[in-house]
Amino acid sequence: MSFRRLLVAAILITILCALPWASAADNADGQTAQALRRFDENKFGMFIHWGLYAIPAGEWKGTYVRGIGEWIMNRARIPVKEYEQLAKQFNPVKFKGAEWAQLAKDAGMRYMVITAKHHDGFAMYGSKASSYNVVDATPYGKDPMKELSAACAQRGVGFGFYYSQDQDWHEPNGRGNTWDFPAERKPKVYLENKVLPQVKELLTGYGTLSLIWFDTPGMLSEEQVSDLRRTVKTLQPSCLLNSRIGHGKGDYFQTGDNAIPIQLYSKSKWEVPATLNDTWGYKKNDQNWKDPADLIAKLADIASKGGNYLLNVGPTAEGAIPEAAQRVLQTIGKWLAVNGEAIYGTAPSPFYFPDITWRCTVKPGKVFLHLINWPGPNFRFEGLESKVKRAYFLGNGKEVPFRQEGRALSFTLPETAPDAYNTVLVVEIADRTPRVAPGYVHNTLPARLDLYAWTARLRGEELRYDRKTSSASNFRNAERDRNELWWYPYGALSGEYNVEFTYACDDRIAGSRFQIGVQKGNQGPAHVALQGRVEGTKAAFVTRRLDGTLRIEPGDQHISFGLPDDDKSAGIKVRKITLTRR
Ligand code: H79
Repeated sequence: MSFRRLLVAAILITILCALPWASAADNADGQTAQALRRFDENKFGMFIHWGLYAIPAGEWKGTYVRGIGEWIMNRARIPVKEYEQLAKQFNPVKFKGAEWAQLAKDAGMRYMVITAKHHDGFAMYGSKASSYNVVDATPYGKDPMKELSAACAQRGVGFGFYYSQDQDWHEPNGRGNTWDFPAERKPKVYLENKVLPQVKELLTGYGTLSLIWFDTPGMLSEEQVSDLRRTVKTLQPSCLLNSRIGHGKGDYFQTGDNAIPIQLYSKSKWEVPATLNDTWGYKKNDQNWKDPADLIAKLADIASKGGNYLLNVGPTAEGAIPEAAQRVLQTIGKWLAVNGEAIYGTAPSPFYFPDITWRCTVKPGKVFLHLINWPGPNFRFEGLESKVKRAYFLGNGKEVPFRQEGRALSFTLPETAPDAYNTVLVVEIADRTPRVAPGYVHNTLPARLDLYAWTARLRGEELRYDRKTSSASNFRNAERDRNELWWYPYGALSGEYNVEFTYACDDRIAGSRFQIGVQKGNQGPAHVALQGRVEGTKAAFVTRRLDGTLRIEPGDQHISFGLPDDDKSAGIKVRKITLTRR
């Protein structure tokens, strides 16, 4: 063979060897990218927390257990031997996969994520890897996930599993159960004997999975998480992984539970997991159902900021989704049936949000203004430079009169909102994508910015939000959980600020204290940044400048409003804090 032929042969062999490998890798990445696009378009999903914890339903041995229901084993320090006994009572005779899938469909939810195994370690599907599962350990003896995954597939609802990969309170080598298993963990043993085999079962027994939703990373090493990721992607390359797999190995980002970024967040695709009341797993006495108007506004808020909304229901041990939850979801579904065009498949807002009057989503040639708090008959919208051709309500098709002068648009609206929940105003523009005036672009926040109670996470099961006064109340501290407002800047707010506070209260609590804190980084206790005392306001809302400076760094996790431990000012009503950059 001549040298030339040898060279050609060598090159050919190199190409041939490289090709299949390259195309397989491209294929996996390509499938992930395509799945992410579909995930982004879907916007709204149903989360389901269902497990043995639905039996005690928030009460252990006659005593109420505070906090999220699926944590009862941990909070009440229930020994494995005792908690395991619950399986013998688990018999969800009312469960019908078709009804749950249909409810998701009716609610306008385009994917579903259900707990295959939560932190308690109990598999809610038929597992060969552990007999601690719904088929082998309960009188029910069937696999509800077979029925549910099929019912979702039939209706075109995406299907995925929640799987607690790091905490497992049933296993000596899983993380979290320190009351039964004080000895050191061998994560490898747990990973290889339970996690990897179970994840394989989930990927091979339930059709195409849209995603696997891991939670609370901590113990597994980067290499172990890589193994976990590879296990998933080898079996189903299009199955998405959330960021809570740990070590930055997810396909999309999760905010904290019930945490919505204060402004547009565009670093990557993200999703907010959220509760419909104050728990994930069913708790019999939690009737604090969120108002559908609020949830619809939150859906618009999240879509406007670039996220997905994964909204949870906690079915009972009998296998029924609480009726109150069903009613709320049906109401959202009715709104989406009319207004879905302004949610599904939209791009986020090119504008920043100066207040809580409107939110914004975009499609080619169209700007959707979601009027989540009715502005009254004269609505002025600033910052759009594209020529407006036409404006109308999405719900009833009625034309809306407007004037456009420079960067200001003035709309003439009815006195009251045409839609009781969220009226969508469609603004047709001459450009394919809106041109935005400098100073209004989402990533150039103004020097003065309001943080409304409405954009905060209400942290604590006693807190309440009132839409009429746009304020949160009932801040009294409770054992281990503090009732606080938490705002999540996600990097958007670094700087030093003067702070104003807008609130109302009765004169009788005048002089009592409150505090504003910053969670430095994302671990450890919040650092108290500012303290203040309330004046009596005769129940009217007032705005007061606070002494001191609030310093926010790029990695800080949240800003909080709450009361010191000894405080009496629980009756305060909080509308917003205003930050002015120094
Ligand atoms: O599955 C849901 C929660 O169970 C899970 N994530 C969502 C989607 C979650 N795991 N950990 N956390 C949430 C953080 C939990 C913190 C708390 Fe507690 C549990 C606060 C109150 C109960 C642990 C026990 C910390 C304080 C007491």
